[in-house]
Amino acid sequence: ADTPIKRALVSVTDKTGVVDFVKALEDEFGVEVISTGGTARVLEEAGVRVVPIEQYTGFPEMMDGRVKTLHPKVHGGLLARRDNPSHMAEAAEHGIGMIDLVVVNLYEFEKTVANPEVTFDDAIEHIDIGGPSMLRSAAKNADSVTVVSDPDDYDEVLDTMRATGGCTTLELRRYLQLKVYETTACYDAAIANWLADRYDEDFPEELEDAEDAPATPDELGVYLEKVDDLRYGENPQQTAAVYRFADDFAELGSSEYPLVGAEQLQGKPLSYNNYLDADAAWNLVREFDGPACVILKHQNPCGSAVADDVTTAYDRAFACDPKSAFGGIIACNREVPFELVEHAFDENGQFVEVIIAPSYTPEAIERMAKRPNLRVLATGGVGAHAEYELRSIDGGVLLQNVDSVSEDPATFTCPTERKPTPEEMDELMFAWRVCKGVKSNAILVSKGKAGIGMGPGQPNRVDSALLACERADEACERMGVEKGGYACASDAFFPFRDNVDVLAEHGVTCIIQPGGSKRDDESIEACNEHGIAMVFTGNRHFRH
Ligand code: 93A
Repeated sequence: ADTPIKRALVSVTDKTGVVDFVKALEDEFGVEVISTGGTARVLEEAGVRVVPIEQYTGFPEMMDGRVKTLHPKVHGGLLARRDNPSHMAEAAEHGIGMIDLVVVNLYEFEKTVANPEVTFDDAIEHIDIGGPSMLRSAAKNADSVTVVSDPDDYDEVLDTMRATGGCTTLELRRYLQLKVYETTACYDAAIANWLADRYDEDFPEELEDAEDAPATPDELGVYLEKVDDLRYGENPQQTAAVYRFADDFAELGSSEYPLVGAEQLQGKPLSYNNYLDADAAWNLVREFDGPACVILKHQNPCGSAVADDVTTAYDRAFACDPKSAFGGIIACNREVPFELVEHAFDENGQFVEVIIAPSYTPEAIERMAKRPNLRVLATGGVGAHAEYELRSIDGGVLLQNVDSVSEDPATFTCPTERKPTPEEMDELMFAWRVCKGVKSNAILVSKGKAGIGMGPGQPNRVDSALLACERADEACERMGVEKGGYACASDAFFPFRDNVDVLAEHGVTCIIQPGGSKRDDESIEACNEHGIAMVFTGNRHFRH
């Protein structure tokens, strides 16, 4: 088990103590020392004779030193089992001499990458390949080969050799063997950690997104989970499905009590258009603190009201435009009681596609069961809007914060001679909220906290204003109340005074709008002529 040391290969980056060690090996034990470039130079300068590695292998150091010791004459000399006759025969056949001692410490990778200025290429060049290979070859063959990977062990090796007449003990070789694999394991771990940090730093988005990007509807599953296939899309010739945001992505577009996820208590499955309209209705009705009801058709609130109780709010929302309410969606921000359902079914004979509310009383549920096709959604609560909304466009997606009317009336200005009365201000705030739920260009005329006149989606504002006023006048006629005395909200500023003139003609007495037009002066002047009080909010509420 004691193995004599006759030939050593010395290749060290940390040259500490190497001269004395090698001198002792040669002088005391006559060891032949092979060495690599820099190590050989240091030794020769100290007067120690060495065999240069290129002379030993018959190959030059090449490729900037990347290939110095990676040669069968080295690895064969380390790995050959001395007690295996065929190993020894093969070695002899190929002129491979045995190497009994390897003294190697590695390129200082960790020290190199500890410098924040290090370049990627420089760090890569400091990954030692030949050194760990020799260490591992020698350590694998520790029965015969002694491997020193740490200058701290030089003395112990010499002491053992002195005690044994130039040999090492198995016990020492096993200690050195373990040390090698600990060393190379740490070394590779340092390289792996450095690479991982670097790739995380420079490429995280690309790496993750490339894998996660939903390229096909199936892969939407990364962000979204399919809830249901729909019978068809906006039209029967379109296929469609509804998805919900996966939990990790819920913040992209889910509120506390989202439409998708609401419990459907009864009725046919929701259609694509049901979802779209229920969403618009649900998002609008939760703008209101007090009991409110919105009746929505084709994305626009054709009825809207607030009242002391939700049934009254429903009655008054329905009265805004009974014709349009047919086939609409009812959204309430309070528990729906029996009376509301009874009014809808019996008094108004309203055909309702969907009703959405936080909850329903048991009596209301019983009454609705008699219309089994009615889709009834219970959200469980009202809560704030989602933070974001997304819309798909050709080749991409638009994302924005959800628009909600959060303006503080204290920040509003009133540029007109007449200021709104407190009652008018109250009415204006109601109109302003409903207007936000109307498609642009949006004009909303209200009276008694009911949105009796809606002018949605016209490409010029004055047409929207005309529509809104005509609907409001019709509503008053139908309800047998006096026309006029209206409040009006406009989702964006008036570009010309013609809007004010139209509104004044139909009996609008107060207006709320963002302001900010170059011709605000003309609109203010028109208001002053008509005795209208106008409030500027500073924020517009487009809904395209
Ligand atoms: O570039 S290497 O991976 N290729 C090799 O073949 C090789 N052989 C030894 N690095 C190699 N070494 C390393 O060179 C040793 O591990 C040692 O750290 C260093 C010693 O080089 P020099 O003797 O030229 O100072």
